[in-house]
Amino acid sequence: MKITFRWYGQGDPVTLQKIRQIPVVSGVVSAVYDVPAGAVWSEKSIERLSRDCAENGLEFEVVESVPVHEDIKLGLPSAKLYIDNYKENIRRLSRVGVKCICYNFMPVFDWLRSELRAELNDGSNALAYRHADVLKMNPLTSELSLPGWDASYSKEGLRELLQKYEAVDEDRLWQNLENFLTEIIPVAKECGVNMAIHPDDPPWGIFGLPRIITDNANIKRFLKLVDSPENGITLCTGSLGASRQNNLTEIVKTAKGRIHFVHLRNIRLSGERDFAETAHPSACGDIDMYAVLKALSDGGFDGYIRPDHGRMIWGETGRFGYGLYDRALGACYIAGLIEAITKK
Ligand code: DNO
Repeated sequence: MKITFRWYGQGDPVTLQKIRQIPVVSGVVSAVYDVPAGAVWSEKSIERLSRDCAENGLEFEVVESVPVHEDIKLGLPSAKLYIDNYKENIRRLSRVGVKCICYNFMPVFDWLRSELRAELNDGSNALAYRHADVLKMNPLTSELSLPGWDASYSKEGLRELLQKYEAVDEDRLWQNLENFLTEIIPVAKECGVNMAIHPDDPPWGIFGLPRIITDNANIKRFLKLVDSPENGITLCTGSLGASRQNNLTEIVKTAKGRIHFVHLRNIRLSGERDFAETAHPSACGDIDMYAVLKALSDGGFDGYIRPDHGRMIWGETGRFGYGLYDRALGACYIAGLIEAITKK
């Protein structure tokens, strides 16, 4: 297992010089951010990323994310062009040694929270989700500020996009996902790249949009769409764990051999669909991190892991969920668990 750390590129206040000082981290998870979703990434930008990491003694083997253009998720005729671009990105990334690509298939919105600075008992701040608050949000009228939100949409653009999705129910979305995978997985195979879909966060439909990568049964279905080892998942404990119905160790067993990337983080559940993100250790939330890692190890998992969102602690400010301190604590905790579980 390799412990990695997400880095948002040159503009990230959490620099590579800082990341390399987290003793257990061997590599960086990053992406090219200077192009819109759906475009081909320039070789120059890809090489620069890879070089920046290498110069700091860090591997660059995981990309998160290569975004999937909405036209692909909508199944529009223009999807073909964007799928071709996607294939080209897989090829280009493989040439600098990338071995795993994380992506998601959530319509319009990526991860969603209702609060960005919820105060925890110890005075730290974390991201939180309250379903009742989300039900009150209207993406078209409220001034949304979402962490996983592509801020480049105009109100009009968003309205049009949401209208297009009126024709896409869960079945259509499954079909469009299958079409996408049927095209890209053979290319990934050729390139020696594993594709790792990220589960929907939270794992239920929002704003009337369908979400399908949500639970054990759907992950089973997903893996069969294209039954090949390169068609795998990112096991995100915080995303899947937000649903009380999900049993993470069962999902680990379902996806045995097909988990290529793991996002480890903890959450504290409150209502049926309410939760706050917490520090990584099991004792701080409702996820048994030991049990998840043990199940992964028992299943022969040998892929990439990263600490996921951290709280803001010790006065740090910065990108929500992606500060340095709490994620670094998480990385060391994960390394401790791995050592205890795997040491002969
Ligand atoms: C949030 C992340 C997600 C993830 C994408 C993958 O912190 O886990 O934004 O990168 O869903 O495409």
